[in-house]
Amino acid sequence: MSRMHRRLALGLLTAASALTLLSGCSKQDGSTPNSSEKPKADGAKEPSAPKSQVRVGFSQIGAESDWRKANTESIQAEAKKRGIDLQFVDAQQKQENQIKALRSFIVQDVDVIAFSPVVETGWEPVLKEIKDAGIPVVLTDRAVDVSDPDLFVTFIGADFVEEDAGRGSGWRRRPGGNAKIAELQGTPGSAPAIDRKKGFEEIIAGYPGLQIIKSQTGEFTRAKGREVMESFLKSPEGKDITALFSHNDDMALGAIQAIEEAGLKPGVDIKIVSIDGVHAAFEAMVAGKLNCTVECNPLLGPQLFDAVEAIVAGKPVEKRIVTKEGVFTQETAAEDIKTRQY
Ligand code: GZL
Repeated sequence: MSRMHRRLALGLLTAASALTLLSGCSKQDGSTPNSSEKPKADGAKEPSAPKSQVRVGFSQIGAESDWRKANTESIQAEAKKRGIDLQFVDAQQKQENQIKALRSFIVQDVDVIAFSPVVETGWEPVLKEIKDAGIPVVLTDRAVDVSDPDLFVTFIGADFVEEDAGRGSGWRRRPGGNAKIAELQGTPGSAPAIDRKKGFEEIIAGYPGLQIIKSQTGEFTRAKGREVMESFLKSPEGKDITALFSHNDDMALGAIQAIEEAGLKPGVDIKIVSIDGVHAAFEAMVAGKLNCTVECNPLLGPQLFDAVEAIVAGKPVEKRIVTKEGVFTQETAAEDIKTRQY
């Protein structure tokens, strides 16, 4: 592919991926923000009298990526800063461990339960038990697929609708390009993996020159990303791959290792676009090995505990709380890296 075509493909891929990521970081739950809406009282506890200490149970997915570690640090640091009694449980990426933790929070009778659901489905029974116990629920980072939106008070995550419209007008003006794309998917069944795959396919459907020729889960981890990229490169189609779209930076960083081990130049021979915006991704862009990362802000601690304190005080909380993200490319990475918070 000529240099010009590569640049076009990259530009298109970056834009396409940027739009894809929009649905990537968190799944729109379809509800509309309604600040006047008071959390559903049925089943929820009456606002407890001001306590010396608010008690929150938090079930975290695991520690699979730099993004997740930054997310955990933000939540734990903010709880400490506000004097909140945080019961924090790491589920090692297993839904059954999350459900066990949620049930333990009911027994402990905490004031609020919060969690980042590892996958979208399978939560109705335990969320009904929590509602019957009168404990409000806050979702962070990832959404759940439930029939009753009253099973949780609010969902805190990225909202890309506006940004999507903005970027959408941006890349539609670009001429078409060509790329044979390898895709590293996130955790099967998780909201970000579902949304990122769906969104990316919808976007590149408008560009016949952009084709996904290999796609497999790398489970959001660096090790698996490297292993799967190595298998892609060893496959018959491996020699045709000109671009990689990775559902998160950790898998992209693993893939960069595999690309180098295959004697190719990541970011040059194979253009790479990923998601999250972790510090190591900026380092890779400065080194010319990654071409673009679309931020998915993990620093949700302050928004989470603002919501918790409002719930406990009986104040209204919006059904959707938005986090803000940006798109970062190699061209400005050396400057951007100086102000990264994670
Ligand atoms: C973002 C978050 C994803 C990150 C991954 O929605 O759920 O999980 O993109 C993390 O790095 O493992």
